[in-house]
Amino acid sequence: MTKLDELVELLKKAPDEVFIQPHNVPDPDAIAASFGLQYLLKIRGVDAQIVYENAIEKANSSKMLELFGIRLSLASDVATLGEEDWTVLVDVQKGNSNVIDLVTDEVAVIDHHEYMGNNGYQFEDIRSEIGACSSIITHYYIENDVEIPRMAATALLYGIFMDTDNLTRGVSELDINMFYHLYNISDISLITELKGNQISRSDLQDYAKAFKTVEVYGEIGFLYLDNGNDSLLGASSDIVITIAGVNIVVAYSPRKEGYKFSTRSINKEIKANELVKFILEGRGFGGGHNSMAGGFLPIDSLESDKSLHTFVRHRAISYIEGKHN
Ligand SMILES: [Mn+2]
Repeated sequence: MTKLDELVELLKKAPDEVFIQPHNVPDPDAIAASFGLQYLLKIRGVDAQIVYENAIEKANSSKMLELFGIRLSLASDVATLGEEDWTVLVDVQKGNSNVIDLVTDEVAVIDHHEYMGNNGYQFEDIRSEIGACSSIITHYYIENDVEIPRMAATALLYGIFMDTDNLTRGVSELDINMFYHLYNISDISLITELKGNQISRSDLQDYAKAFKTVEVYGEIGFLYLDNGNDSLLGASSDIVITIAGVNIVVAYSPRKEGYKFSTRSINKEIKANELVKFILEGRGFGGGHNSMAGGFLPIDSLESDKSLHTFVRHRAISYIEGKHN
């Protein structure tokens, strides 16, 4: 019995509708994995709508929906969504700060982030060593001998491209094998088109403003993004890490209730997830992968007499100095 068999067997028992929910502000990997799973479930007799929260912020994510004909519904727009419905979480786990807790029962999860414990799931497939959730879904096709439709294959390929930063970040053997498999059946011209739609003109203004705040101390770069956009925060960290001499990035951005954090590391001794946890220890929460991670600092946990920027720099630098001693 494959993982997909198990999942289908479970979902067939759903008392009402079945939904697939990626994390809020879905990125290409979350969108592709949800889309790929939706097709697999459909051919196994389970109809599932993809629901999400928050607007699609990045140009390439919305272009994906258009190019591949992917339908995503805002959870708040789905009138039939209720307590008797079941949800499969994709590319996220229950309790994470970047996923809205819907009234539905989250019975299943497929994810590649750090394991957060079984939060009442009846099915779980969480593999934190995998670079993209799209690779896990691609493997479901192969394991079950299901032919991957060209559009789904192309979306999944793009998901792997984006989450592994073109196969240079957190890549596992499965990612490489799935990439190779998808490459042969994908429409590469669509990937090229997505490349040409990575950011919008307004993103460029926000980037320009954020890059002016960059400060580098030794191998660590800090960035402050004065704009409420989650995907830009991650994307700007990815750019700061490419600065020569910078191996670690701490980026943060204000939200209504606090500050969002994004960390990156290409220094093997400094893990992005441990760094963000250290910075936020006792005040907020963080987690993620060794090379990329994120977190949240609630506004009321900040001492009013201390500047946020000083606090962040102090904690990050102490962590790195502690590692070197
Ligand atoms: Mn992902």
